[in-house]
Amino acid sequence: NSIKPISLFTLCTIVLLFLGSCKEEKQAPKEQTSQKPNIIVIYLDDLGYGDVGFNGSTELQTPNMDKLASEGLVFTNGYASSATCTPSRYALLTGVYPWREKNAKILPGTAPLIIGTEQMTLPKMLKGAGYHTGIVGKWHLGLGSGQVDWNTTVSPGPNEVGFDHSYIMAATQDRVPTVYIENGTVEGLDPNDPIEINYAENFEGEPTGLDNPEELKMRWHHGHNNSVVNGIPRIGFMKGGKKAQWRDEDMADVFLKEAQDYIKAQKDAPFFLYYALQQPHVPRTPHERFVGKTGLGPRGDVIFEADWCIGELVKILESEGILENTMIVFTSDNGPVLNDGYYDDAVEKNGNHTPWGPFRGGKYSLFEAGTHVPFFTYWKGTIEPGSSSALVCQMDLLTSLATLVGSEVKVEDSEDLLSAFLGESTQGREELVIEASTRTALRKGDWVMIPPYGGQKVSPNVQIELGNSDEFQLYNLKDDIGETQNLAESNPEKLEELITIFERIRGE
Ligand code: NG6
Ligand code: CA
Repeated sequence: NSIKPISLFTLCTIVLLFLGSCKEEKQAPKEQTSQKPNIIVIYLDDLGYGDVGFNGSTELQTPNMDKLASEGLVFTNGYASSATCTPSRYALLTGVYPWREKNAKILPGTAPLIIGTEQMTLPKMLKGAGYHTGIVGKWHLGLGSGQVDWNTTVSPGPNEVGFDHSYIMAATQDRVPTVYIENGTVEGLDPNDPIEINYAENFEGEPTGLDNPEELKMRWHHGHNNSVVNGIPRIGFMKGGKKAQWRDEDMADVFLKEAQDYIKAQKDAPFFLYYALQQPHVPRTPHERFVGKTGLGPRGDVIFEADWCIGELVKILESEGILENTMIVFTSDNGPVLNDGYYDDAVEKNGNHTPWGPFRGGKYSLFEAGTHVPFFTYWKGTIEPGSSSALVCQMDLLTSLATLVGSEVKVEDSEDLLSAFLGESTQGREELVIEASTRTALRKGDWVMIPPYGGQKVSPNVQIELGNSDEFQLYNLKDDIGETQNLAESNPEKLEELITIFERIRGE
């Protein structure tokens, strides 16, 4: 008689415990289980914080970027490591502060590879976690290990630092060689017309921007007066390779198609695609169908073109049925510039547009607009739409994505901010050293400290304030987003605090 109630109680307990454990299993926090979505980093070149609708641009329309951003998590404190291309890309791919690597500065097209083949990289880490890895677009991290022969396999390059597949331009659109390189081989090269490249002197009889203005369809303003390819004067001298040379107006379509083909080919495995668009870097050469679409001249038109490309990329993810299983990170390598060396109406037609957003400076600058860039993450069904003020840097993606995919890899400068990137936390970095042409400054909380630097205050060519001053500069972005009030003198303690942290990180 007395046994019955006990067994009923025991039964209930067992049932409750069982139900409880089921519930627990379902609610297991995300970070305990690694996930392997496809990952795409969409990386623009010189796109400013204020160039996109999702950061408030009204003069320039970016509907596809805006749609993705509105369904993703927009970072209002997202940074490139640097105010120029090569160092930012170095930090993105290696997770290491670029000022630790003396060669991480704007490279000529003939520079050797600056990432060590033994070094950890974002694609290498993902490869180790079972990903197929590809890059399409701008490289600009050097190729080869000395003098490159463009007529044989160009190596080491992206394929030797973690990419299974690469389809790239070597440096920038304004630098020779003006050819596409697929897995180390120049595409479409006629062996009877070999490529020669020289950054010091011209090849006899070849036209240059300096001597042959009659050959130009785009005039140079500063620099950019060496070899003429497609009527555009470039940086560096090039001879031969005529059949392999790109047509600038087709570049967006060519890179897009390569990116789409890569996605289609790899859709069954988890893949990582680094889609490094060339827009809106100079020379700005929208395809004919985009010319005049924005009223802002070629600079606006190529941003509109890039926006279209992103829409098309998303369509492929949708039609292949993998959009929900793909995490996208969208950002830019550095801030905006209007006149970057060609007469292309960027200044004249800019009107009321503010590529730099609310910030001071631009490309090349230690002021905010140099490094404070458009940034969002997107992962349908996993990342809740919204915005985040967490302080994040592209350099953090390596360690953060390692955590996502269950990799043990950790690189010291690259912080694990996965929770912030997924919108599960608002906690970003405490501080970040930003860089502009080898000069560095510190952001900590809402504060920015810029040490004294000699040199011009405003670059006379590009007309951008570089951040140089004889004095320490201290700004509070919370009250003064445009960095107009130097608080260094009135806040000596804050200044001291930031200098101490800055020197500790820099190892000084
Ligand atoms: C500068 C170029 C500029 C651009 C930049 C690299 C001159 C005068 N200016 O040296 O046009 O190519 O390098 O830009 O040559 S970046 O976005 O790749 O860093
Ligand atoms: Ca750039």
